[in-house]
Amino acid sequence: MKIERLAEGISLKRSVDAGTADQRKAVQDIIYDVRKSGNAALHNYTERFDGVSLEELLVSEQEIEEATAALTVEQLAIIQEAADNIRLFHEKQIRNSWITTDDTGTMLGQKLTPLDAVGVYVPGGTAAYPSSVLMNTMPAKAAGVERIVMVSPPGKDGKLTPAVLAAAKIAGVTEIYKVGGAQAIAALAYGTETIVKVDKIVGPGNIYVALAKREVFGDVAIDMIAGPSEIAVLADDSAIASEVAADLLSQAEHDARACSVLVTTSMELAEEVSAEVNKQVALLPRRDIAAASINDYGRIVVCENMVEAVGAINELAPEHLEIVTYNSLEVMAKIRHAGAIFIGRFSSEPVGDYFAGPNHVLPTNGTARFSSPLNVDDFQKKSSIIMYSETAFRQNAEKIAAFARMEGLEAHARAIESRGANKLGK
Ligand code: HSO
Ligand code: ZN
Repeated sequence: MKIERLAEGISLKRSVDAGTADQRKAVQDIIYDVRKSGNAALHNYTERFDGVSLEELLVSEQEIEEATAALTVEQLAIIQEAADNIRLFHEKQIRNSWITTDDTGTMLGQKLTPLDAVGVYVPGGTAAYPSSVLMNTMPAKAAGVERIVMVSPPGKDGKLTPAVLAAAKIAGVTEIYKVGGAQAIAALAYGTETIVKVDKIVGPGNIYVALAKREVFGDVAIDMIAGPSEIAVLADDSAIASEVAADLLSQAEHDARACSVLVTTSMELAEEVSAEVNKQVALLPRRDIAAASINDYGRIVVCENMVEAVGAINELAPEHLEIVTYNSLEVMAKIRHAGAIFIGRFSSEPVGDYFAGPNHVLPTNGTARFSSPLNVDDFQKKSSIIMYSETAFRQNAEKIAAFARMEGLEAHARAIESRGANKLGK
């Protein structure tokens, strides 16, 4: 891994795939087709892109049972325990409706309501992660969403990955369809004869899925559009090089475009981690992906001191940040921008990917400057509550009518004045 000294500030090469004009056109055509032809279009695209002709897109109870039976008792117990941790963490985020009253008897407040229906996209192939099924579904469940529709492209055998189906069942997904790509996003956004449209679509996908989500945004809500995984490790000479290297590689194996960075105050650690990464990467099953990621996007940045190092991290606003330093809690207090902060050597990043409870759907590509992890708020919306008392109304009616006239909106003013003194009590 390359080692460099912090120069003026820090900027990372990050990979943002905005898609080509051709890809955008292809996605628009698919969406148009699904809106026009519904299920027939879904079946056609599934044949064309997934190479399988399906009688039925809806996953049956029997298929779910078979999938569950394909996992060991231990595997199911691990998914269940992770789901329980994720549920507990997200239940702590639930907010309640609230009202305030004042001495005129006016009531103001916010009424919180879960979304009616949410769609969860799960990619196919090797990126079909049961952990992501949990992470996208459980906050919606905790928020009180009743209908959760999962979609995922079938394999050539016409099936979904057993662990994904088992996780969907454990998480409480209510409907599952074997359909993927832009066609699945279109079906969720606009509905077909059998798939009733949802209010929000979440979950990662390939470039076609990302473009389709952008395309339907506005007609439905979407989550953030996640880029490749990122990890920054902030470490001093208290860190153990082999552990830091292993953690950097944990995200590098996700994607050749994943971004792993060590920011450190110790040149010695930098050199050891560099050697360790080179040693460990060669031993990984996914070494081709991990090596490409480290090569193109991996960096080790050496800083003069912790203040400089913290500054560099805040500039990066990484998706995941590990802090492995002497005073890690003090350092954490100085971090302003990071999606998830892992503190101390026993908080290796995969602890959060799978198990601890906080969400692993996190802002990438520097968007941690203004975005948060996926959470319960993403699945609840608020209505404002206004109940003016007669006293408050009489006290303020003139001012409100005058404000309306400042804007030249006479009907607004007259609406207020229509409740004249003679109408008291009516
Ligand atoms: N680190 C990934 C999530 C994930 N890791 C799923 C393993 N499975 C994105 O933050
Ligand atoms: Zn991961």
